Amino acid sequence: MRVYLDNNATTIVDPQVFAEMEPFFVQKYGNPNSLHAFASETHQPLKQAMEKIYAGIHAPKEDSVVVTSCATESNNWVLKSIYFQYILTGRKNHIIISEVEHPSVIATAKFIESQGCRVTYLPINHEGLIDAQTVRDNITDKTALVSVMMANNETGGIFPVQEIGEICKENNVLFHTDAVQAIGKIPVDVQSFNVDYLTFSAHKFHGPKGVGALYIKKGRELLPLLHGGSQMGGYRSGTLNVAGIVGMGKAMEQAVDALDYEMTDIKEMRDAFEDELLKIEDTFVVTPREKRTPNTILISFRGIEGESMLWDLNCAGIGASTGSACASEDLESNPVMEAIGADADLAHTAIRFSLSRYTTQEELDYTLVIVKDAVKRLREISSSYAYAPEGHDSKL
Ligand code: C6P
Repeated sequence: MRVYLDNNATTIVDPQVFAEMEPFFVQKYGNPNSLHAFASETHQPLKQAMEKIYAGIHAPKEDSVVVTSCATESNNWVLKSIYFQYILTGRKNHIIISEVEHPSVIATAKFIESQGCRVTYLPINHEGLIDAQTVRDNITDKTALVSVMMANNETGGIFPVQEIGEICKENNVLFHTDAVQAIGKIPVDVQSFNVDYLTFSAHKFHGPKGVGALYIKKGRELLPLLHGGSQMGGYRSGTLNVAGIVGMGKAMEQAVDALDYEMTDIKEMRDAFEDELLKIEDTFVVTPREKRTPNTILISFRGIEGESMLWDLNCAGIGASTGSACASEDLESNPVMEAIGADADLAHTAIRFSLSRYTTQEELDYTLVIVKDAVKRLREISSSYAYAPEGHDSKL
């Protein structure tokens, strides 16, 4: 059996999404900016796709949604543009991010820090979440931007963007949120809270890889990251990824349609699976369920290296992760576990299981059997774990 439980890294492209994209490779391959019928036959599909994307995040017509190549580009774009517009010009000197943002935010923040911007890295609390009050405490009259994700990719923890947005508005500070892990899992409505920029990526909600977007509220100008032609209203140059945009539109429409299923049925399956995992001795989940996206579990198995567990799972056909896919090769401990101050013994033992609307009960039942066997085998050969009759009672 093959079981895919790494949906926070990427998702299967929905077959209907794929079917809608297919004509734009070998039949309707015109460049939308050209002046002939090959171009114009892409216009209507592009328009319809963009309408679905706007509708999916409730973006009003007067706001902009600019298609990018991925969320990494969207995140880089916001921070670098803010640097050029506000920091380099001396208008402001400071931005605020959380210490558990995706590397595409943290690395960009570190880059602009190296160019002279002051960066505050907000700590997370014992539940792996941000307290909105810490944003208020750190804003100064020199703060140009707050960038805090909507949902964390490692834990699924949902951050208080509503409150943070309010605080930013009161203080006249721009607010960006990385909503990559939120689309299709929790409602995303740019009109329901104060947000100036919002990032997302199609491959996290059963769309294609290589296409993402940045929502920009009317009046919040950004300098282009990619200069060149006049595509995307001059915001982002480069020939449009027609198939990708059509695919992202369809995927967004389906994500919205499937939201109830994710928030009820998938959550129920996730919770029942988690209940069973937690029956295994010495297992820990940091973020409470009700404060998480419905599909994610980050669980630590004391005494077991995350990579060893992944190996056992992989041998049984199960794909999971120790956390963010782009940090999986460095064998560092899980950054969220580290940020909450978990001891090294635990921080290296986290496994992320992330479900999707394609996950079945049969797959979870099978995974549970494999996990239990793996825990038994790996603890028996673990030098750091001793089975104690009374069990280990210290949690972190
Ligand atoms: N997180 C994970 O395993 P791209 O691939 O550039 O479209 O998305 C980057 C990205 C940005 N923000 C968040 C919150 C993300 O989760 C990701 C991708 C994957 O957690 C791969 S590193």
